[in-house]
Amino acid sequence: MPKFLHTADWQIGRTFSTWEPEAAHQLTQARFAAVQRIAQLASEHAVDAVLVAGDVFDAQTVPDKTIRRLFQALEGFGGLWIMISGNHDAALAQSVWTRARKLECVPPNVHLLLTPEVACFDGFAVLPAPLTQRHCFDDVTAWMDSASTPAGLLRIGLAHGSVQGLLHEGIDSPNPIHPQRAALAHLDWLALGDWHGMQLLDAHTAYSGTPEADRLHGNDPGHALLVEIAAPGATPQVQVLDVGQYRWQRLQAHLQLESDWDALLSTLSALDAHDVVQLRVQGSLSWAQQQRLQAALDRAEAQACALQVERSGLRLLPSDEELAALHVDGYVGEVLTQLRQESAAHTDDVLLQDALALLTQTLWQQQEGA
Ligand SMILES: [Mn+2]
Repeated sequence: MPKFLHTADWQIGRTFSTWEPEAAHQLTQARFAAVQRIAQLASEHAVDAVLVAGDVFDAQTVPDKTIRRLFQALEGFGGLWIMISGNHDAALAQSVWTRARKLECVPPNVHLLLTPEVACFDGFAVLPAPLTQRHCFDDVTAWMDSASTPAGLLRIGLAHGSVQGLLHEGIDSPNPIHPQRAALAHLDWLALGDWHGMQLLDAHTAYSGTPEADRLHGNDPGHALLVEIAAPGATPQVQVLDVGQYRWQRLQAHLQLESDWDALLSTLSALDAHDVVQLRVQGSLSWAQQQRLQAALDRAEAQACALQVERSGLRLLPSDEELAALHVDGYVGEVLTQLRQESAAHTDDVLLQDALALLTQTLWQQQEGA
């Protein structure tokens, strides 16, 4: 039975400049590793072809070395690789693809389908809809409806863009695709790219999503699809394969009760080298609690691939004991006591909280310096 591995949005050469350099480097490298795992899976499952639905490269300007490395990463599968261009690597007159050909680094088993023409292989025909500009405003899959293919061959569509009316937010580009394209063009499978989460749209149409997460969208990235089709017109059998290694998570913690602390500390202690985390932490903390939090964050930062902490919702609210330990009297002591009382009474008054934090910290520093 013909079998395909459907993948897309490798975004090779992507840089992660909003993350610290060490993590950014690992995340860039992880995208090659994902391609190597796809090659391994393709071999294990002995597929007829790997279908790559665009955005192989993240940018036209990736270095030559990156182009060479991508094609070297395919070595683990000696069968067919069938690729189209997406919006990030559109098949312009001068593109990352023309450079790849000039570098002579595209292996003979890799088919770059950069024009919308039927390509026939053993048992199946591919109808490619490569993007030739970053933004196309017409549906470049429309030609598939009237494209004829030899009888007896499966019809496999390959496209990159947004299926109209189905995806609402965060889609990468305009590039519209008719929601009934598979039915209209009698496609056995329409392999889509652009949406980075895996999404099965109907029995014959899916986004595989990116094989390695690259954003905090939480839309189920990290997979490839194994698609088996018994014969033209048969319903495909689809299996979701796990590929990605990194878990991108957006976490929130509001520290009020001891149970909030327990939850956060256990989440942090469970992080490992595959976690990429953005944590938003809020609450009014005593000096001792702030130290406790910082110690836990320092440990977690070393465990995780990357940990970014958003602290603008944190307030320092020294305890009575901590204030007493400052031993301030006179006018400053009175101000401190008053600020402490007012802050406790008006916990949402940011100005009061900041004033108390500033005064306390200054006094602390003076004491430590003394
Ligand atoms: Mn795209």
